[in-house]
Formats: sequence, structure tokens, C-alpha cells
Amino acid sequence: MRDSVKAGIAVGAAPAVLGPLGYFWQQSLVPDTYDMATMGYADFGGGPSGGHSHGPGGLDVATLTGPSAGNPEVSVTLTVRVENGRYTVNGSSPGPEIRAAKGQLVQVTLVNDNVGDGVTLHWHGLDVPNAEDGVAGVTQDAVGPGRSHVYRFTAQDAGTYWYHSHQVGHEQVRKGLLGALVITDPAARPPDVDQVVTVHTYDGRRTVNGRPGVVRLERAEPGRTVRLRVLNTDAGPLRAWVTGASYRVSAIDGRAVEQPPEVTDRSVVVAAGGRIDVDLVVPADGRVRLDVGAGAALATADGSGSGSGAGGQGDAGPAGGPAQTVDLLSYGVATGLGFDPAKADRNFDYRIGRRAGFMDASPACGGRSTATSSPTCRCSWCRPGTSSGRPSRTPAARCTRCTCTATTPWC
Ligand SMILES: [Cu+2]
Repeated sequence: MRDSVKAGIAVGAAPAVLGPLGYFWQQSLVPDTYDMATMGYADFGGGPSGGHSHGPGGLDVATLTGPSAGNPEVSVTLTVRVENGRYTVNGSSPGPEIRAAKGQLVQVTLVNDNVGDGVTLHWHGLDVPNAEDGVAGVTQDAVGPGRSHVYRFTAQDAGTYWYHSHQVGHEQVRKGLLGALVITDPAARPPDVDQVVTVHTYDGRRTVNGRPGVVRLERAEPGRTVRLRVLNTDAGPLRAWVTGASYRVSAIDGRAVEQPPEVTDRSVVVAAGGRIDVDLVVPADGRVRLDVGAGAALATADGSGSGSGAGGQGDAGPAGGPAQTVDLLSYGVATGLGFDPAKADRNFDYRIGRRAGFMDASPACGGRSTATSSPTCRCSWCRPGTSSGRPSRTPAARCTRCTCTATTPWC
């Protein structure tokens, strides 16, 4: 082939390659300001919109607050600071534990001392009115340095929860802007010892309640009932296990387990952000220990041992604890849902994947989420020609021609 022909092909092919790249690059740019409420589109799952509107004239989320009147039964001020790359709440991390009884009005005043990016408080796992939910950019603006914000909500559901910032969370939460939130049930008989076990990894070091190694479990004399509220504030799952006693998982993520059976020599997995309530009775020799991996543990004075576990067996098992885990899907007794999942009024079909692309002009491996519910059928991030489908109501409402299955192999 003559050189001039090759050059001609190259000149012709370049726009075909660079054109689409330029388009996707340009599309990825994040504008200086944007309104999250107007992003994307409303998916009603095949049901009526019910007057739900994101446009002008809709309901302002800032009006959906908790009770504005009444004296709070629990009132806390939390002052947040950043220092040497660490975040503290009232001078420590984790921050102060907040405890309230079910039904009480809780008021938390968040004060941002010096965090330049701004902060919020989100009540992880807890149902609160939308404006109290603490999601910066969605339910409220971030609270800037020198400013404060008051949260008020009624503690509805007993259980183990936590609070953390929802502004620049990948940094603020990882570096300590968090604390435990416990809602107790006045109608239930409390355990003799009710202990929060907040697990967090600072700079690669796993800690229990902010301290590495074995932390002392106080007041746990033989025969006493103990509830250990294990709270995983890291971004990955952890395994917890008890040495020296059998235990029951009495609650998962703030929801009580019905008739939890006794467990021995098994680990329990605590999901990222998840909570597991472990109930046990301190054995006659007083030696009991809860491990959460990486050498971090909580133990009675007699149970701390020298890395040898507790309970007289002389060993905490393999370094990572018992290999067998509690199957939480089949643990306890299932209770009625109160509805039939097969008879849903609305159907949503979300598919999440990854592909190569640009994020704000930088190459990235992005998420691809497609909602394909009927009758509005849309697949975002799909190949041209596959993004519109014919809605079909059988067997389930889904867009039969939305084929967003192709993935980029190296992504
Ligand atoms: Cu959270």
C-alpha cells in the first residue's frame, strides 16, 4: 500500500476514535453547582407517581424535620475538630456514646470547630425524618467551620446504631468522625452489663473503642448477663468470636433476632457499617473474651490472657478465630413480614456493573446502574440501540430488550 493511502486511512480513522472519546470526556465534566434533586429521573416502578415531584414547587426536604417543640429528654452537644489528619468529636474518637430510651426526644447540636470541608451527622440505621438524616447535599447543606446545626428526632426503634459524618465520608469517617448511638427498650429486661464495642481501624490499626490490643470488660463477674454491641465502623466486613462462653446473636443491625439459638465455636460476620449484638453469661471462672480480629479484643480481667484466649481452653482457636461462621440467613426463627413479597405493587430492576470511562475528565472505572422498570424503560450507560426496551408485564415488569450485559473485560 502506498504511504499516501496509509496516511489517508489514519487521518480518516483519527476522528472516529477521538470523536467519541472527546464526547465522553466532555460528558463526564462535573459542573460547579448542581441540584441533586434534579439529577437522573424518577422511577415509579410501574405505579402512579402520587404527585411526587422534584421540580420547582415541590416539597422542600428541609421542612421534613423532627418535633420542633418540646424539651428533649436527651440533649447532647458534639463539637467536631480536625487535627493532624484525625477527626475528633468532643476531643476523642470514637465520639461520646449517645444513649436514649425508645420514645425519647433526642436533640444533638453539632458544632463544627475547624473542619474546612464542612460536616454533618448521619444516624446510621436509624429511621428519622428526612431533614434530620444528615446527608450533605441531599437532606441538608454541610455545616461549615464555626457553624452549628441542631438535629431533633424521636428515638423510635430500640437497637444499636451509630453516627458519622456524611460529608467527605470516605475521609471523615475513616479518620474518626463517628460514635455509637444506642436506643434501649424500657419494656425489655436490661442485661447486667451493656457494653458498646466500637471497632474502627485507624492508620491500619484495628481498635476497640479507640484502643488497640485487649480492652478490659468491666463489671463482668461470673453469672452476670452481658450484651456486647459490636459495631463495625470500617469499610469492610469483620469477624467476631467469643472464647470462654457460648453466646447468642440477639440483634442484627438494630433488629432483634427471634429465639436466637446458642452458638459455640463459631465466628459471626459483622458487615461494613453493621451491628451485631452478642449476648452471653459470664462463666464461673470469670474468663471470657470477644475478639474482633487483628489482635483487637474485649476481655474480662481473667480472660485477657497473653494472646491465649480465655475460658480455660488455652487457645482462642486459629489466628482468625473459628473458621465456621454463624449463618445469619438461617439463624433464629423467621417472623411474618406482614406482606407478600410476590405481590409487589411496584417493581424495580436495578443492575449494577462497571466499565471504563471518564469521571470529571479523568479516566475511571465507573459504575453502571440501570433501572428498567415498567412502563418507563431506560438503561443508562448502555450501548446505543439497547437503551430502549419494550415494557413487558410478564412474568415480572421488566424491559425485555434492555441488554446492558456487555462489560469491558479489563475494567
Ligand atoms: Cu452510615
